[in-house]
Amino acid sequence: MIRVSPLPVVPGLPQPGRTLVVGVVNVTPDSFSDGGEWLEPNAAISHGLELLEEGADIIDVGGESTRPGATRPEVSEELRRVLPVVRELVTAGACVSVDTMRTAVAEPALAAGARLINDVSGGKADPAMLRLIAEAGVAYICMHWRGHSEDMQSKASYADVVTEVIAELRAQLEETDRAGIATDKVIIDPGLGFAKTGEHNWQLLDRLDEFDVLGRPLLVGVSRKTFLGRLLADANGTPRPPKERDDATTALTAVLGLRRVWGVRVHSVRASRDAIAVAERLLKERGS
Ligand code: PMM
Repeated sequence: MIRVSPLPVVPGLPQPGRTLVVGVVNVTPDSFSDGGEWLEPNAAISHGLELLEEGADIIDVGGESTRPGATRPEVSEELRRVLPVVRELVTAGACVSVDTMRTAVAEPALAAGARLINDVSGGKADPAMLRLIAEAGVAYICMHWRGHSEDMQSKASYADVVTEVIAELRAQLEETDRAGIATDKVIIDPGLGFAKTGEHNWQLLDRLDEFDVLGRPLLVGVSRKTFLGRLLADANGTPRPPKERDDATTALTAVLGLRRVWGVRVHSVRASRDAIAVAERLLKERGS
């Protein structure tokens, strides 16, 4: 049975009347699925423009890989990777998000026209982040997070992952409120794969409705993640490589579209738009 829920609206961001598609541009040498492909600013800019053509509502530009075990780049290097890409995509008319945990990157990116900060640490990595977001008055993605990528998988231990992630996100939201960030500008994200095993990810996806209790728009990032590689492993148990996980990503996007999450963060934009179009058409039937 499909439950048709209303779509939340975030002021200052696109409102297409369906689940938003956030296209990923990783300007990194070491992201798990596309590391090194868009490291040169010009390659990253053309890739961002391509994703816009494919129908991305927001382009999420990141200069720090968060794959398990990754070490952090210097701030100067993160800036070098991200800023030229943000500038060009803003000039091209894109709604740009910046995937960063650092105010030293977020602040100049906002000055360059970014409209959304995607902080995978949900304010825990940089104590000045929430104040900056409140002062700038921009939208903010607050992801569930237990620590930096270097050793996050050692923190993937829960009695009940869904209730614990919700409780920890609630505590993070108390901090965004305390900092003075407008309630309707904070998007939450369960942080699939961040201090979570594949089992945890599936449980979170199965029980996503429980996040409604927090009363915030929900963004979900499943694209090409390891748990899909394991699901699609070959007969020898070798996981499917990241680039060959897009069909499974699209299948999950259709499910997320039916649940009417606020947004999905994906590498393959056209396929996700198609999946959401299918979900919306079915929902229309249900509503009529
Ligand atoms: N996943 C990755 C990076 N950034 N941001 C949010 N809000 N949610 C996610 O699930 C998320 C993220 C890791 O994937 P990538 O290396 O392919 O970008």
